[in-house]
Amino acid sequence: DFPPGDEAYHTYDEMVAELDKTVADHPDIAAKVSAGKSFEGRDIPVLKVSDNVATDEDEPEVLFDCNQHAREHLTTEMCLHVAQRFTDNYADPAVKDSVDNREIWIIPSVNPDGSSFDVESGEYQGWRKNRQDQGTDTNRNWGHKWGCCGGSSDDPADETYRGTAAWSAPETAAMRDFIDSRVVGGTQQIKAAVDFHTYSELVLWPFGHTSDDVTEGMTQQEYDRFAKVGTEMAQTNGYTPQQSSDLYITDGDSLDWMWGQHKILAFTFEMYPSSSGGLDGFYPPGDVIERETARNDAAVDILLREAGA
Ligand code: 0X9
Ligand code: ZN
Repeated sequence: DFPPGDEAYHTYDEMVAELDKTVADHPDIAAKVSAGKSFEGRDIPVLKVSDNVATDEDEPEVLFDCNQHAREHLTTEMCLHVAQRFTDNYADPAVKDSVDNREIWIIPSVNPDGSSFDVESGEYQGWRKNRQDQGTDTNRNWGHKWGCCGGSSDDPADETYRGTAAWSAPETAAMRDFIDSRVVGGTQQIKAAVDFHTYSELVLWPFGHTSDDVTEGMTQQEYDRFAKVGTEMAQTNGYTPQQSSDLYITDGDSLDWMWGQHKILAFTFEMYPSSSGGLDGFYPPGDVIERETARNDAAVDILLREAGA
């Protein structure tokens, strides 16, 4: 369990229970499906929020995924906050408009083994990776230019170990299969996405594998759209907008694949805090959850708007 003072954070079981309660309370607009299973066999649940939720309507789709990195627990709360906002507030005309005209997919924990391991002793473990062998960094295991560019490690002991092959982590393979499954009639239905991380208060866009703005798979016009939408979102939450490779080079991260493979307008948000002494930044007290998740409401709304553009 989470240590004293942090009980407001959801354990894996509490997260699943919260999704089940959301579906029970709002069966017309919320449904739970599965992306697949983690290495240790935990389910990776996906919440769909939309009107006529049982029907695959022809509406732009948006994906929010959280907790690729085990210790980044605030992100799980971010996904749960999005789920609650678009269900509990359905009577609000602006919320209703979004729910009625989009299909919103929410994945609160991409790495449930890692996050469970991080808290199960009652003391934080500072764990980042999944729990396969010495751990694979899920955010170096996606298949667009995997391992290409010095932005990941081939050492299984390293924090950015990329795995034995692209998609060698069951968690990333599940994400790939889920996102691939949203190609309907040859068209990817998911138009925009945020992969939530902590910390540093940043809005990041592709590519991570190169510091070039314009490159294979990214025109100037496409880059400019990322910068424009990213900057607009950052103005609402006070984060710093930049290309992800401006932070550091990564290869095999989620947004390079989401854009490189599917042309999804994909961002990484690095949430609160802006800086901190090392590991402490991953473990802000439970009483910041409400403020720091609601802080992204306007940015989430911009992304939903852009999914229809
Ligand atoms: O390194 C990562 O996977 C992300 N940062 S974190 O501190 N949450 O681990 C950043 C991924 C975004 N991509 C690049 N910065 N290139
Ligand atoms: Zn992260």
